[in-house]
Amino acid sequence: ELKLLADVGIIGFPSVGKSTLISAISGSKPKIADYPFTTLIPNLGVVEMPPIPPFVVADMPGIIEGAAKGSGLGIQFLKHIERTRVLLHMIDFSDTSGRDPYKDYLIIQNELASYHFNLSQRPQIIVANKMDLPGFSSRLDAFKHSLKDAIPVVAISAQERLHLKELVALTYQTLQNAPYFSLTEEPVIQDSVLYKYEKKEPEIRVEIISDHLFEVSGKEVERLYYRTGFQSEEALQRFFRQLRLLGVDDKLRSLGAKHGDTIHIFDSEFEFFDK
Ligand SMILES: Nc1nc2c(ncn2[C@@H]2O[C@H](COP(=O)(O)OP(=O)(O)OP(=O)(O)O)[C@@H](O)[C@H]2O)c(=O)[nH]1
Ligand SMILES: [Mg+2]
Repeated sequence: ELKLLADVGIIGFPSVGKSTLISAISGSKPKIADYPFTTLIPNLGVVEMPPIPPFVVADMPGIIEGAAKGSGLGIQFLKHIERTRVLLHMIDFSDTSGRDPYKDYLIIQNELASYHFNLSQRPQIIVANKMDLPGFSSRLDAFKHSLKDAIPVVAISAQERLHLKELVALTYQTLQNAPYFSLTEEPVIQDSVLYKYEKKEPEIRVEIISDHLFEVSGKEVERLYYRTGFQSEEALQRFFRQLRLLGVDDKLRSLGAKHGDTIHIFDSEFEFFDK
């Protein structure tokens, strides 16, 4: 069974700019600050940069050395990371960080590898952040020279919004080829927050048609629906997950929908599975 938190996870040491990135590429508005461990639980956001189809990203709490053994926020975040398909591994390349980007890279890879799902094997993109600050290019050159793994490196400034479109395009492309995976355990994660764009016209409408019959419609749902294709169980699960993230399940429940009720979504009929 597929229990994904998000398509893409943004990971890295504290204060590298993960929350700044998610706020720049999605409607998510998490807290941003120059002290470590500002982010304590994953923030989810939907990246919408047409013509690239939307996908869901999770901004993770910072990782430090020894995390797989419980240091810092410990294995909490690793539990979240295992439920994403592509990792954006973010590194601070500015002089002001006082850190060595390549050493930081190896430490995080080592933490990912120590965790039981061997997360270091997940498709990854290295995001070299803070290109607006001094020291960036020489550090980037040195990093690329040291890097032995075949992982793409994208230089950006999350704060100044430089090269974000390129990063989003490459992320989407990587996602297309990233495998789904099943997990042996199914942690129920309640501690994440979804932020959405606020738009004037209703993007999602959930209505009660009659006893045990409900209808879900609206622009956003229509877009997801026609994009899904429904050719595989994976596509279907993804569609339902996106609806859930958009709050459709909660809305159905609040309108009184019960397990076994019928849900109309455009020209399809689904059964509400809620146990
Ligand atoms: N100059 C510059 N500063 C940045 C950039 N991206 C982030 N910052 C700053 O770096 C600091 C940390 O940013 P956050 O986005 O909170 O970092 P984080 O990785 O989410 O940190 P944790 O949640 O603690 O793991 C903030 O002061 C940001 O304003 C950038 O591209 N350039
Ligand atoms: Mg953060």
